[in-house]
Amino acid sequence: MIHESTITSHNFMQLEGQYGAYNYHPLPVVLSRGEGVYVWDVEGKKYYDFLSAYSAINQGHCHPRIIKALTEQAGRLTLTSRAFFNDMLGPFEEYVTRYFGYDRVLPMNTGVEACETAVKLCRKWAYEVKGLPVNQAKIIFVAGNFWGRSLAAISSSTDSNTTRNFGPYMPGYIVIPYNDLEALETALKDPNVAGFMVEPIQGEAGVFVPDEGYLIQAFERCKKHNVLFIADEVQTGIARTGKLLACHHEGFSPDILILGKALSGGVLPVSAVLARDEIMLTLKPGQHGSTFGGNPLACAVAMEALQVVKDEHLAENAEHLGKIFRKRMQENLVEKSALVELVRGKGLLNAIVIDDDPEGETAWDICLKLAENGLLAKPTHGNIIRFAPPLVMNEEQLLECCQIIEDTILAFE
Ligand code: IF1
Repeated sequence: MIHESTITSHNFMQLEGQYGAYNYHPLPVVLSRGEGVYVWDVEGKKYYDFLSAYSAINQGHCHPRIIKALTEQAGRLTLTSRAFFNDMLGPFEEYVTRYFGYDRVLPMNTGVEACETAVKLCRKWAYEVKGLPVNQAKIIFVAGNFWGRSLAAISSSTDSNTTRNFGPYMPGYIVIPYNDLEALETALKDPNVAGFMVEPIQGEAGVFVPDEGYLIQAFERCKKHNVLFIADEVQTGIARTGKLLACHHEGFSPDILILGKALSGGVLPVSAVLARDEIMLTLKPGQHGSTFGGNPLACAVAMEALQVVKDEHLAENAEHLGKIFRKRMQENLVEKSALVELVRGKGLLNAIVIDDDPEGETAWDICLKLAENGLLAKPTHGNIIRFAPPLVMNEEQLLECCQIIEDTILAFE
């Protein structure tokens, strides 16, 4: 919709203020167009997008090949429900299982639906393959996890703002510290444990990268106890951390793989759970599903979105540019600014921690100034600013963004 020039950003913010729920606190920027690494606001101001819709826009805004796949399919067949077969789901299932190296895929829509699917699948496998006593299966999560806003998801959360006054909570959960193998080993002694679900890098918590070897050793210890290792790669997957999957940095693939966000290039909600036959075939007709899960439009978009990742070498690009980014932040901010405590991340999933900023005011003020200077980013948990541009960014653009970030933060001294 082309807005008349008279309607301003302020008008759009007012509309949301008057008619919308207050479940978000957005930066005061009203976007109306996106292309590649750029977005434009209603007044036509151009920004670098350094959030990528929380890693859903890895392929860049409105990638022409993905939009072409969308529009061609949209004019042919969008949704059949799973009451019937269609000519897109089978090809998608073959493509995506070969792409990631799994026997089977169960398509859903949002990340939280895929995560809930993984929890249900793990429990089903635990009762019908591992032989746990019915309704006794337990799943281990880690503190600081984030896998969505459903009641099952928040039941594992250690963030009081996420859980307060939404109880009672889902039973059968164990929560241990992140990046702590001894805590995992202790929890695995419980014979009723069915699975261990973890983000390879904790995004929402503030881009926490675990110690080298944590993931593979956790995977090995789960195998020793016949417990499924479930990787929530909704945010870290699809090349974001410099490999196709973050687990690939440690040379393994999880028993259950959860994908979302950039699986569709941010064009429409597409998520998926992948697993071997022994796990996936425990689900029988009528035991799980979704109206839109695996719809023809989603299949067309997701196949093209994944092909773009390969054709444009986005994982390699993320690896290369991520190293440049962290080096620049370390040398020009961490070592030069009292405000910036550290930079951390992998590939193009990075964050800086702002020092002595208990209320997060400074981080917010920095993001407001970054927006003024043409770069969009947002704080998480108060004093952490996440930097995650589209993976299609080139080196020249990245260096320009580093300059904007450095100049903006150094001006805060
Ligand atoms: C919002 C956070 C990020 C996720 C992981 C599952 C999901 C997410 C690792 C659920 C979703 C989104 C939710 C979105 C903002 C964003 C987010 F800040 F909320 F936590 F990325 F860090 N697993 N993360 O990160 O996927 O159901 O949302 O499709 O506004 O709530 P979803």
